[in-house]
Amino acid sequence: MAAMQKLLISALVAALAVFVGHAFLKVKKLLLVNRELPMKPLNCHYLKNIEFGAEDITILRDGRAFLSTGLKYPGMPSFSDEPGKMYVLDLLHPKPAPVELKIKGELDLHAFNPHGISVYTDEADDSVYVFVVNHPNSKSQVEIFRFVEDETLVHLKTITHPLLHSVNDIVAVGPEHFYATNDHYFHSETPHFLTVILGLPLCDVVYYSPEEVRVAADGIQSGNGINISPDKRFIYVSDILDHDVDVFERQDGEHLLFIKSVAVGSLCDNIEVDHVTGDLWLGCHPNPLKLINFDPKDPPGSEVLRIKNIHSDQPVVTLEYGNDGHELMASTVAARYDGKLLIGTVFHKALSCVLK
Ligand SMILES: [Ca+2]
Ligand SMILES: [Ca+2]
Ligand SMILES: [Ca+2]
Repeated sequence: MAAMQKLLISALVAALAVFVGHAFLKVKKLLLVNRELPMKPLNCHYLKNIEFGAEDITILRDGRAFLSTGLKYPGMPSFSDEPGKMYVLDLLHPKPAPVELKIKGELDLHAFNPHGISVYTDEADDSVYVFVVNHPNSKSQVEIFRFVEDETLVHLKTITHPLLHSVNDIVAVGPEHFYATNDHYFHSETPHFLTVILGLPLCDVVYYSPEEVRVAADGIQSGNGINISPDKRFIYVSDILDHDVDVFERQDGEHLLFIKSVAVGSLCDNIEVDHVTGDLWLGCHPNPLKLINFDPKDPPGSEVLRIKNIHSDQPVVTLEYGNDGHELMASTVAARYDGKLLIGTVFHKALSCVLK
């Protein structure tokens, strides 16, 4: 009996060792720990007033950029006790500087924790709706605002739904209609860690409208940035832990048909789409381990990638900005407008750069 027990225990220990070894290798691969950090400078300056991150940035066709700042997200550094804020920046102004947006209406501003954002312009009357993923007290919900004169957001609606449980980013497709990514399947750390190291693609994209809420696509390891093609036919999702961008075609009934994945070789966060060329601009994390184990003496770097011709047989992925963290830490988003590129981060500053 004792011999049997010993055998069983050694088998268990061996299995555990194999699992730990596998997990260790998998995490190294997931976090690209052996990757050489690419450096590519641009001519940039820091945006005024942005000291605690601008996780997401999006730019309207008329040159106005919206920024969500001050995110507090589990496992990520954050250096402000203040609630998050929204800013607007007019890129057509001779000296563009971010201006804090006033928020009116029934929203608890003390718990405001803005994350992914998206803007929808109603072509019938040119009204601008700003959609914001909000995590008050670690929850996930979507706020819809109307952008009005005098740099003000009027809060219209808070949306909560069981399917919108770990929302990272959204893309608006109507005044109350959007797609959202979930970045976790399980909320508690241990099962989440297991799904990550086993590479289980359990995350989904959810479609929301006042009439219907449904899973529009699944098979994603961790859904992060989401955006739409200029012709509104395709949806792009950054599957951050799978190091790729998944391309979907919108079908009747707002179902998403998987078309293909484009490898990016980095952990890419948010996606912005050039209104004119349709190129995708990605803010990525070249060394996420340094982001999780934050050390100001050895900071996490930043990387901006661009995907050209994504619908062709040979999309081209190019490095547009790369930095070891001494200029910019933990980039999450890159938004291009004319010859300018805005780059935002999880908790650090934001840059405005000149493109050649
Ligand atoms: Ca976004
Ligand atoms: Ca994928
Ligand atoms: Ca994100």
